[in-house]
Amino acid sequence: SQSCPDGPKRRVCYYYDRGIAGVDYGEDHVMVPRRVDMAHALIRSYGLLGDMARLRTRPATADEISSFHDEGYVGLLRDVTPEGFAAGGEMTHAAKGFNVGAFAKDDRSVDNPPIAGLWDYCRRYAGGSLAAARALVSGEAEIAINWSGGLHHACRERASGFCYVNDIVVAIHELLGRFRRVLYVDIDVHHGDGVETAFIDSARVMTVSFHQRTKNFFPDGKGLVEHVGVGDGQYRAVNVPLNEGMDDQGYHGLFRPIMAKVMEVFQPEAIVMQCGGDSLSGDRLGNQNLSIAGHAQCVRFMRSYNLPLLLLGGGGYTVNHVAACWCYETAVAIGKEIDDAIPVHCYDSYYRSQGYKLHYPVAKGIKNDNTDFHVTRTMSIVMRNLTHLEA
Ligand code: ZLS
Ligand code: CA
Ligand code: ZN
Repeated sequence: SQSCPDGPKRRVCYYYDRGIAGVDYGEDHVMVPRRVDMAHALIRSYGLLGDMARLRTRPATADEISSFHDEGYVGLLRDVTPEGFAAGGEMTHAAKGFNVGAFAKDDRSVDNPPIAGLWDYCRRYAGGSLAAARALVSGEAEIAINWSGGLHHACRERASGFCYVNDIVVAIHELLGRFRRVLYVDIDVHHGDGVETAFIDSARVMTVSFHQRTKNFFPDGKGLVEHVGVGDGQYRAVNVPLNEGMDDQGYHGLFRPIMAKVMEVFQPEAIVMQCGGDSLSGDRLGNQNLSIAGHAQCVRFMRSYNLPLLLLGGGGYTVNHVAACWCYETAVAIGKEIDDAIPVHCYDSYYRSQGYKLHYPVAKGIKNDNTDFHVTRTMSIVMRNLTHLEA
């Protein structure tokens, strides 16, 4: 195949479902599914659709979703409606038991609202991740992308952190049908707790999460560097907690050596990467200071191992930043350089504040609370844990 700055081009499959853009978590909610539509519009405007095969698929079925999730919970996801929830009867009670809805009636300040079209939304984003996994299993694609997926907090029987169905766990189960060992890498600013828990005692799935761990930051009490997995999964859960303000240089000082060691000791046959854009500088929820180039460098690094690679979205709450980031990472996946100047397209007014450039400047004067002492300590603990897996 043709060569490019990041090595040979790859066969890339891309999932996009217009049925997701209109999903509404509520007008004051921070999660805005339209950002995936914005990323798609950018990807199209850069002409990248011509470099990828489009994944066409049906939404995931209840059976597929039940490969991980509890049946009662799946039933609730299927049946709950905003109106039914608002009625305050049995459905309200059931929903709350699964962490869906407000804890007080009419409280819109809830992480996991009973949104209109919830079941359809779950089926679509999970269907995308499943189809992407299948394209890797069949060998049809070397890299498969679903920016609407990556909802890493969902648990077997409850919603959490804006996530209802854990498309990542469902996709990894699919990959395990063909690949002996699967590596999961999570650069979302939040800890990838739902995925870690699902494979906590598995020798075949290694989970690695880089995340902010500061006072009260969600999910509280998870992702400590000491949490390494249990039973057959011991040392196959890797956690890299960060303080606020991490920059590109500091992030890569950890990311590269840790991931190189992980690749060496675990030797996966496929890689799943959750590319949450809330670790970017200027995010509404995260307090990190990565540039788009720094975030994408993680993708480029994992891509360089030339293994089947599943790229998923996740968080990202400053919509212009996250859309620009996922567009750029799509270009990185393909192996194509794209211009910094954003082409004229339907959403271009969103990029005015960044001068219509893809690569917006990182925030200046942000304090990096990750001291050399803290970084060195985290690194040495993680590296020591990984030596337990050496052959
Ligand atoms: O990783 O911190 C929490 C839980 C609470 C505080 C917030 N209230 C509403 C509920 C109880 C302890 N939740 C986090 C969830 C973060 C999920 C990240 C998902 C992912 O990026 C993957 C997709 C949280 N942090 C910030 C908010 N919730 C939050 C901020 C602002 C708002 C608006 C909408 C809703 C209420 C007002 C909301 C949530
Ligand atoms: Ca993470
Ligand atoms: Zn997040």
